Amino acid sequence: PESLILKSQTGAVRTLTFNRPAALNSFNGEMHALLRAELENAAADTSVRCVLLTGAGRAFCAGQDLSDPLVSPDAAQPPKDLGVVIERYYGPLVRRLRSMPVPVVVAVNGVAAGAGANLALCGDLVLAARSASFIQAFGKIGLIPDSGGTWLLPRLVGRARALGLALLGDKLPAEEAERIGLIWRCVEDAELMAQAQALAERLAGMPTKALVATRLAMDEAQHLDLTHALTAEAKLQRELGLAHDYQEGVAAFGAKRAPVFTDR
Ligand code: T3D
Repeated sequence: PESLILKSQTGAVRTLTFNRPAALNSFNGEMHALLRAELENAAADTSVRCVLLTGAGRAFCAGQDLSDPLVSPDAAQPPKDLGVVIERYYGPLVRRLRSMPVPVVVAVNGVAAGAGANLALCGDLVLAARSASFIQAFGKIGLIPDSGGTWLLPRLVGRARALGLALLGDKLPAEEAERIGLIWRCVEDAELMAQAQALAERLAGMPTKALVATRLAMDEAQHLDLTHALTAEAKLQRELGLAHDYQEGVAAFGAKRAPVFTDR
């Protein structure tokens, strides 16, 4: 049978595709394990300079598979410990995505619900097809937004919209998601994958270390005052200034030629 995570590579862009379309790419233990392994693999492979994440079929990802015995309540058994599920599966996945040593582009091809929505929002640049949507489905089943939702949502769209999305759990169309700043861009369905690939290739040709340091600095600055953010910027700029890609970037600029970045 086909793997639950498809892997392909074009140039320096590694594409990983959720491949459980009959269950709207909802997560079971096997899909978790495969995705984690493929992200580790991409992180360790120096031929990879950008990861592109998408879904097969009509959905991006419907979150946790609610029929999985790991989480599905069963009157004949003791209650399931969802804390363990979050700590073992979703937390590590979110941390892995947010600390990838290369930029992460997400192409949301269809509905992204529950953990599927928040994993999509972990991307550095999130594109969504016009027919795609985002649903903070957790509240409807008596849970809170996990997979970083409580951290990500207020930072992306502010408290008022974050709570509106999380408490109501309504379907947010891609166009609206772009309008309120939840994602980078909404694009026509037919153009999603070409545009995502082009964006990923563009990022893959850029100074990877600087891109990743930018993500890191912005995430860290969220809990710093300006003075400490400036100190953190100086530390990162010091490191980047010693790296090859800075020399190359400035040399290429001076020579009016295209730069060739190699640091990772
Ligand atoms: O509790 C814990 O597990 C802790 C961890 C939590 C993390 C989470 O992600 S919690 C949130 C879990 N996800 C959801 O609550 C979303 C559930 N799904 C939906 O609300 C809807 O399916 C969608 C809005 C995503 C799509 O709706 P629609 O009408 O386009 O499709 P559908 O008919 O509802 O679904 C198609 C099939 O996929 C259907 O199966 P069937 O009837 O054809 O055999 C449906 O049951 C299945 N499916 C969709 N989502 C899930 C799922 N099966 C298992 N788990 C799912 N999450």
